[in-house]
Amino acid sequence: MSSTQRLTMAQAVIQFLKNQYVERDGVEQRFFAGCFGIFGHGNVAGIGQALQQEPGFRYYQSRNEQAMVHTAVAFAKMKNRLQTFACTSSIGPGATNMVTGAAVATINRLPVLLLPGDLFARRNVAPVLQQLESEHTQDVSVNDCFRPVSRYWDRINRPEQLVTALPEAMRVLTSPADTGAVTLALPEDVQTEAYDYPEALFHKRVWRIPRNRPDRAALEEAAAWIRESRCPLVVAGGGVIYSDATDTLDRFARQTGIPVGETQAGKGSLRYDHPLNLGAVGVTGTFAANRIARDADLIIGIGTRYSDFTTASKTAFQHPDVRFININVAEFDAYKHSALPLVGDARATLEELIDLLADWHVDTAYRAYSEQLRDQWDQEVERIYAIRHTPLPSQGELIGLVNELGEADAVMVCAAGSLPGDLHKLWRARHPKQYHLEYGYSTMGYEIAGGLGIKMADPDREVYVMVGDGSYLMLSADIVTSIQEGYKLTIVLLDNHGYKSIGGLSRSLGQQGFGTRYVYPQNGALPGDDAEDAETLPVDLATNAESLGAYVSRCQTYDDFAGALEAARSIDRTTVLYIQNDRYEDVPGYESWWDVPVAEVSEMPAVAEARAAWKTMRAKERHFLETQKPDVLKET
Ligand SMILES: Cc1ncc(C[n+]2csc(CCOP(=O)(O)OP(=O)(O)O)c2C)c(N)n1
Ligand SMILES: [Mg+2]
Repeated sequence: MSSTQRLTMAQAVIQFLKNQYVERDGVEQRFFAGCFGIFGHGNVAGIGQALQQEPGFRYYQSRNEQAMVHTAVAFAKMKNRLQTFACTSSIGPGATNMVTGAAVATINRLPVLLLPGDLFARRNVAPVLQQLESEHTQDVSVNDCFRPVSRYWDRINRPEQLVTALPEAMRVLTSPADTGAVTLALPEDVQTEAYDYPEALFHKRVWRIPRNRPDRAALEEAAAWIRESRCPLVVAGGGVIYSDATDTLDRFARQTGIPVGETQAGKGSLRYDHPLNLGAVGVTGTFAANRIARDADLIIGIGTRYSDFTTASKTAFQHPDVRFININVAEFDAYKHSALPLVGDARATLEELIDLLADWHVDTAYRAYSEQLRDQWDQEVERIYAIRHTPLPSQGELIGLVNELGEADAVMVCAAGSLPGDLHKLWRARHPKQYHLEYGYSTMGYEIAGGLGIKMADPDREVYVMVGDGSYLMLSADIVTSIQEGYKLTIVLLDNHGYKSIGGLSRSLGQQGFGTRYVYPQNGALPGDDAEDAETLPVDLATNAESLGAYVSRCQTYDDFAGALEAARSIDRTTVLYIQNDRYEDVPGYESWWDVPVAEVSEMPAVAEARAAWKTMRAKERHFLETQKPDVLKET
């Protein structure tokens, strides 16, 4: 008989996780860096006891379950998905606090293992504290909310179910195409029950991360399409970076002369000063990338999901016969826009294309035009960096300072508000991990928690967290964790007393910024931007940060801020650089559009006007169904 080990279900989970490894390109490493958690009755005696008994599997505290998932997700992103954390919560609110984090992970295709506590499997003491009962079934709990936001979901009602569940969890977490949140709901009683587990479950297991190659005939067809094209464009998504394909993309671009536009997740695929890097593409894109995209006859999407920000709500690509070649590990994404799908790893696929196109490049005039646009864009960035807006500085010039005074190998992290659009356009990325934007779910509150995950993944790099006052108020408590664990963050807190981003959007829709300012009510209602005498709230976020243990610099001017950035380098704990910025001085959009539908009928003339403008742009949205299918697919 094979040998067994008698452990509680929770102890078995931790023993298993400790022994999981991944290997890619011959480099092997542990897959789990440890476990974040907040304890309650739903996990303290189960997973909590198991973690206490196993100090080799490090436990980290957090202040908020949502934040700890953000930390894990940002860590996994920084590690190109080759390592992550497990996150344990109690039942009820602790568990559902993680649902947003799960969605962040799954949307961004980043691995994280969630271990929410669950109701008693034996049921006799129900309803337990925090149990949401159903009169129609006893086979449901709030943890069922994780189903649509998880790539794998399971409830472990008997200890032995782990034996089949855990390997499935690992298969999904380590799959480049399938990865995202994996949720194993662990009933409070079952976590503590012992079982004779097969020893082999706890043996070291190495999961190889494959570099799958696409179908050969499809590759040859793709090479033919590229040769036929006159003005092709690469759209580089996050997959380029996760696949570690940035050098290969550099070679591909230089050899073929095909220019590159970058998505939010793909920014940094090429250095900002690469002659063929047109920068950001789409709604928050540069005029360089957006002009080339508009006229391109072939789009080569690499590792992109084609979100509406990338496609400018399907208006970015206006060439009547535009076709798509999509290189993606996920078949789902590879087939988007009726593309010629190259289902495979970005690096492996680009290597093959480089060989197939060895003797080909774009017309020299097209290459020169791309390079010229890129240079013009660089001057536009210079212009915005050089604005000296008064009395309050503009966001663009402050971004310029962080970019230029921050260390070249630092990482900048952001997620929501007006910053992501400005950063996408203006940030000059000098290495593939420098630009960390969570823009799949664009979750307010990701910034500080995410910054912590980045710092944990690479403690030698400075981490600049760019965060608005709205996001800060939503979720900043993990400043405390950064201090507890000694991971220094430099947090740039940009206060404009409300939602600059949604305020601007609201005004563009004829709604005067309604509900987007942090001001007192007037005449029983919250005033919009039309009320010039609105009184701001007596909130002091700098003091708030100080009270959490951060070192705080209160800056008023551009020069203050420059000085504080320099000084922050020598401070050894989390530092907050607080500065107010102008709510109305925007970085403009550059020849792009985002579909936010406007009310069809309203009593407000400005809304009716906005509706008319919206209708004109809406008419430019395309289906991309007309794209000719490659011969290889017609035959099968
Ligand atoms: C959790 C969450 N709630 C709501 C939104 C919608 N939203 C996007 S940006 C934004 C305002 C962000 O305010 P702030 O952080 O101050 O940045 P600013 O817009 O002022 O630059 C809101 C409410 C969101 N992205 N995430
Ligand atoms: Mg704000």
